Amino acid sequence: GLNLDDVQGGHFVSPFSCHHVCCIDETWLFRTRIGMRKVFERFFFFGISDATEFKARLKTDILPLITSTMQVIANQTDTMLNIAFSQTGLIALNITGPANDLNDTVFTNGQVADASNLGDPNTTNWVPEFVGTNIHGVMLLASDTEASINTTLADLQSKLGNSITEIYSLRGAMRPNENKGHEHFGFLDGISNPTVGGFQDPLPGQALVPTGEILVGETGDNVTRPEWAKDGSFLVFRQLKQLVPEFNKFLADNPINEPGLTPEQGSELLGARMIGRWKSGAPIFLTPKFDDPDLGKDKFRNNDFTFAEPGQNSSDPTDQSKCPFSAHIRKTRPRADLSVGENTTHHIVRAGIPYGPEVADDESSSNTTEIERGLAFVAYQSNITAGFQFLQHSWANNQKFVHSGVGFDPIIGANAGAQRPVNGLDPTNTTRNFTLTIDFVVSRGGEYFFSPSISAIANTLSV
Ligand code: N7H
Repeated sequence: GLNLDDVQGGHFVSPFSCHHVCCIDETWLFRTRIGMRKVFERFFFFGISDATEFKARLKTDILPLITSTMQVIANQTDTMLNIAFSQTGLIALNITGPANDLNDTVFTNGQVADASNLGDPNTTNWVPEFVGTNIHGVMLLASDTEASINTTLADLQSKLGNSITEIYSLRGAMRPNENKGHEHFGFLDGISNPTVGGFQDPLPGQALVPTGEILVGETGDNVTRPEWAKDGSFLVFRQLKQLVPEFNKFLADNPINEPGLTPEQGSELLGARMIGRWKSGAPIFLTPKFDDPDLGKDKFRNNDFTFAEPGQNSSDPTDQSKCPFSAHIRKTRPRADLSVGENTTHHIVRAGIPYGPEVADDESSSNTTEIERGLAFVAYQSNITAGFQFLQHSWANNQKFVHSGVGFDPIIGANAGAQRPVNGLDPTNTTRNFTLTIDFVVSRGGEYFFSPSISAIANTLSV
């Protein structure tokens, strides 16, 4: 079986992980245990300047601090640390040659080479440090206090000395108070993630996927990999800016005009139909007209639907009154819309966190974003082409998915900056087309990384 002491903790998801050890309350944190989910997270992107020295420090100073899945389950670590490397980072560590080829072309070429394919060719929008292949690695630090992150990072930096250079860093934080666990548009996040075989039973509606869909070299990963890569995972990082006041204005300007709804409720409904869930997390497929906060927070019910119902399904698409085919959660996980159902290889484990401040008053009154905020998007999978890249390119950006006439995913669908047709959002007239002239989510770029097993760090990457 899988050695949970050897797998880095960041990509672990389990609904019941705290069942035995630490499930003392039912707060947002324990709804599902997603990797290193804490209140604060720092993404520290670095270049390796002195490989020999870095390897020594990796072994003596970083390795003992790396948080394993077992430690995540026990939730006993104040500051959790994971580390991942880009292709150029592996080259800097002299992990080269055919025997060390991870066999993921997208990873090999780096994310900036994939920009056009992602519908995101305008890299002048990108954080400049992500344009190019200078980033060799990323350290992810998570804690419930920012002071602990700062202390740990400062300590690591002093030990690493001149063996690395800081290239860029991003500070993620849960939103305050009642918005804890919600992303910046206001929607509860972290509800639906697959669970991998071999851990626990899935929650109702949760995808149970072969371990090899998330972890390299396990059953379900059919690509030839170097031995040391086993139980690692590819980490996709994207800094996704969200235009929150602009999104809110779009909702306010276009309320769904349904009998019995106030204009405000009509705007809420439009937003919910763009996502496929209400702000509380309640799926619109189960509660199509009004939010149901009790359903939203009930982890046994809030993911328990398939889209399979007469008239609502892609094989019988007469009616999208319960959920548009274009809704973000339906585009990115079509469930029974595909005849193969969950039996696809296109699952990712999402472990992102919001970044940037709350919307300021002058931003809401001017309907204009002035300070950057968004989602520090993190996705784990054993195959980027089948995972993140496929969801973005072949589903969200594909107007013909799940069948022709659906249009873009209104949240993350990208059309190289051009306007985006979206259908099905208005339940009173599902042939009504919305042409979105703004990207509410703007890519600021990112990088593709490999998050190795702890033994790979000890026995291969640090020697
Ligand atoms: Fe998405 N959002 O707030 O609008 N996402 N997402 N995502 N997303 C989900 O079910 C959001 C992004 C997926 O299993 C929820 O946990 C935002 C990318 C997948 O039913 C919400 C951004 C990709 C799911 C959001 C963003 C995905 C999912 C519902 C960017 C992949 C699970 C909460 C700023 C390419 C689907 C939940 C399922 C859910 C939002 C990005 C994929 C609220 C704001 C780039 C697979």
